[in-house]
Amino acid sequence: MRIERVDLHLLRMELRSPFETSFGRTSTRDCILIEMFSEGIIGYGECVAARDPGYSYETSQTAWHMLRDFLVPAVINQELNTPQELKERLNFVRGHPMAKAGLEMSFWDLMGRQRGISLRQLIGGIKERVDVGVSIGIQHSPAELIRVVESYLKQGYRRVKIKIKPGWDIDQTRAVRKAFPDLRLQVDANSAYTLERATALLPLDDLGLLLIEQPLSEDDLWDHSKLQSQIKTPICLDESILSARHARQALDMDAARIINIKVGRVGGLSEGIAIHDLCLFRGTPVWCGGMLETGVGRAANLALATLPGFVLPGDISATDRYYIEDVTNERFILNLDSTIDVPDRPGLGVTINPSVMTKVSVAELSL
Ligand code: OSB
Ligand code: MG
Repeated sequence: MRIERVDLHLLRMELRSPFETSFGRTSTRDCILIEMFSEGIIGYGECVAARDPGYSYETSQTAWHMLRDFLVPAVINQELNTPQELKERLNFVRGHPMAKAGLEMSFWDLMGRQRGISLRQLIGGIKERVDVGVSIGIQHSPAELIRVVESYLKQGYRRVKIKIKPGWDIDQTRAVRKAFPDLRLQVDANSAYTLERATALLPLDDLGLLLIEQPLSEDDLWDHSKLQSQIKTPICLDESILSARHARQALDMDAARIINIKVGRVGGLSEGIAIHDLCLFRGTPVWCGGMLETGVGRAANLALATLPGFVLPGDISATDRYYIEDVTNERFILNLDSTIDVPDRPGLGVTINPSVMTKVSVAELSL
């Protein structure tokens, strides 16, 4: 396929309710929607870099810069036939995985649409619906947290993740555990602790959690392994794992016993699949993380999560948990068994609603 043109759309989407993590609170979500054109077909991709560099150093503006000035020029007018060929063209840019992942996603979608095959089939996924859970941000009080958890349980979610930070950790998690003794519960600190301060987390070890996600810094594999040796609850790494190599090193030093795979964080679906394959081989459970994606990125997450090693529920919630109006026409709905159906039409299997896109678009560029 010759890549004829790439369009970028910077979208600013209003969340239904603000989302607060240890690194900040957001009520609107930036992302870049990428359209890749070839032979009369358009492939869509989503770059999940946010407005602020809280989760990682990338922002929607750094990603825009990388895409406009380096990544798109490296693929435009090129004859590319596999995601691997595209990836090789992008290799000269160090870092910036979210920018690369968005572009790679648009290529996967294009390829699937051209061949008439869904992304799930392209990557060899084995499920038609995937287990999902919900990620709940920091609230004003434990009572409010319990109300929010309860409202999601009523909607049918059977696995809950709560965000923690110093000062919002043990008491809050304990309160949720007390209110819901059998709930599949996990916590996510988004790097808010140091090994020294992580002693504050030790009481979590008795609450029957599925996992503790990313307690320490992104670049802190070694201290994660020290912390893991002190607790029986599995540590799950998110921010720390940027590649299959990182994943191997983390497993080798027992810095994590579970890995959260996010397409954006690891530089694309191909790398996400490579991490999955490694973990499957080593018997390490993985699950699909989320970045408050629009329907485009969520379709990719659903396809990825159909691979056999995704044995824990993903942070892939229904459309109505995120945005009032999404840019895709398709809405993802929670089934009664806490699953979401995986699209089966070609590529990502979603279509764009042009009027919503115009409404939420704050910048456009055709390359
Ligand atoms: O750490 O998993 C995270 C959202 C934005 C940035 C980081 C994270 C999250 C979530 C939300 O937890 C998951 C979702 O998309 O539902
Ligand atoms: Mg996380």
